[in-house]
Amino acid sequence: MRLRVGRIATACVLVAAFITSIGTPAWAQPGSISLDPTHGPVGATVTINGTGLAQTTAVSFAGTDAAFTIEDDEHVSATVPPGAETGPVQVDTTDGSATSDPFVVQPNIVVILTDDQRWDSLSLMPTVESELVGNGLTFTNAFVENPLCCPSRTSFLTGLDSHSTGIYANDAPYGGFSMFDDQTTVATALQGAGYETSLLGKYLNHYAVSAGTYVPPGWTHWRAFASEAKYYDYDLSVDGTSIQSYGKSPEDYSTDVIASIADTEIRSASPQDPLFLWIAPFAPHGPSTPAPRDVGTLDGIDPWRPPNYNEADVRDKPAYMQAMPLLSPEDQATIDADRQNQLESLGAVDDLVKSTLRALDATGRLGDTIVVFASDNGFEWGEHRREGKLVPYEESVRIPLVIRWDRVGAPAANDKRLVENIDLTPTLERAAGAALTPVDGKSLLPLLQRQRVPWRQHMLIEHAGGSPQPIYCAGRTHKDVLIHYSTGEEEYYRLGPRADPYELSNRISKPRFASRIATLRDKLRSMCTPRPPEMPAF
Ligand SMILES: [Ca+2]
Ligand SMILES: [Ca+2]
Repeated sequence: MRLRVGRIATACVLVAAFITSIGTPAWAQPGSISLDPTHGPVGATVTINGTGLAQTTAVSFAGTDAAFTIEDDEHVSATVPPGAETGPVQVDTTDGSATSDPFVVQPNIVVILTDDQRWDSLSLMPTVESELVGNGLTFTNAFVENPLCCPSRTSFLTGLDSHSTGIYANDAPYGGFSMFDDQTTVATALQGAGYETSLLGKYLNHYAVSAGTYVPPGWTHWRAFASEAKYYDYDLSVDGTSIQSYGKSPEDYSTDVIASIADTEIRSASPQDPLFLWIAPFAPHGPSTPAPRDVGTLDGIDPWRPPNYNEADVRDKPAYMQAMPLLSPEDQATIDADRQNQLESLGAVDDLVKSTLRALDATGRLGDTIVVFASDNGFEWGEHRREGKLVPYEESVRIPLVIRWDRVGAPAANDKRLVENIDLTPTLERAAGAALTPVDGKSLLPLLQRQRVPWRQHMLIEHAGGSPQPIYCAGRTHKDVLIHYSTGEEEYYRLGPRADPYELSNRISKPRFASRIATLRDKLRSMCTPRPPEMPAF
């Protein structure tokens, strides 16, 4: 059969060549075709330029049929069809067909980045559970390279470790908005690839010093907290040109305001350009304040008492941890209340996810949108006698990370590989067909495509600045972690589920682990390069 078709095709070519040769083209084969634009999202209109297009019978994008309109013999306009993949566009006419160079189908991208949300708190977010976890890939071992707002957010935005951004903390001299070199980020890369980009909510700590008059490169739309990020009584920068102030009324609740702006932007955006939304609500950061409708929804929740809660014996730990007193009953009541407020404040974030997905669906975008849900760092609810983040312990460095991308289309799954915030930028740049910026992270695309690929076995965590924890670098694997502080103190935990997942027993001095620790220390030395400022060689 193939042979016969080939013969017929050959015969047609010969006939066409004969007709052309005698100079009476009763019909015309389509000539070579080019596309304008050469990239865009599902739903975008593409002009196909060529000759002999008046008798077009079909247009397809990498094999997926597209709706089209014949403009004239040299122009056909076509709509990028749902389900289209990157690849050549083919035009069939009554007289032949022509194929273009590849058209890059650019997914819309929505990143929802919460503030201080623990990795294990998604089950209280029904929309995140059903729509994102239920349709996406959940990374069960996701971490931040530095467990604090500003360094983590700069790493999310650049794909770079703290030792590459120079942002180790929220405040000078170790970090903050003013110290961040914002010239090359995922936003500049995606905008350069044709994306309409928006940042809504929290940018970086101390952005308020700009009074909202500054918009970093790469952002088409900008609605960042221009004063301190808050739930009520805050200002939003409107594209750096004016300030919108919000008050104390229920309708001023910042998570809802951000959700509403996102909804408007998605619904009013041109279908011609792919969207990139960076939605960064303040929730569940302290002072955690639920939306009025969510206050008290978790009354009676069981108190949080994991095995390392209020760790009784901290003689195995470094001096700064030994100096932490046991939590008093009052401390415990405060943390319990803070936890309930944090979790209740996630109710409005879940509503934000719902309204955002609804807007994407209503505008025909959801089928080809990468939706990322993550937090900038974790939080301790009394583990090791602490409330907060900053330290290299599990509750502080783990984050929730879920990515849904329906075009990739595999069923919901969990992925146990060690992934980090620095992996997001290279993932999004590749998915968008954008120019690649220099990064320390690895693209998660092969993981989203469920490919078996070599993956990292060691991961760096680093931090400098603030108190009481000294500057540190930590190297974590699937089964253990070595933490090295600028004081020279070290911790080594066996993290396996049947070992010490709660980091209760520092084994740094156990002879039977000496060889393993030496190996990890060598690896850590190479990963922790350059060392954080003021960290002595080790
Ligand atoms: Ca944070
Ligand atoms: Ca202990």
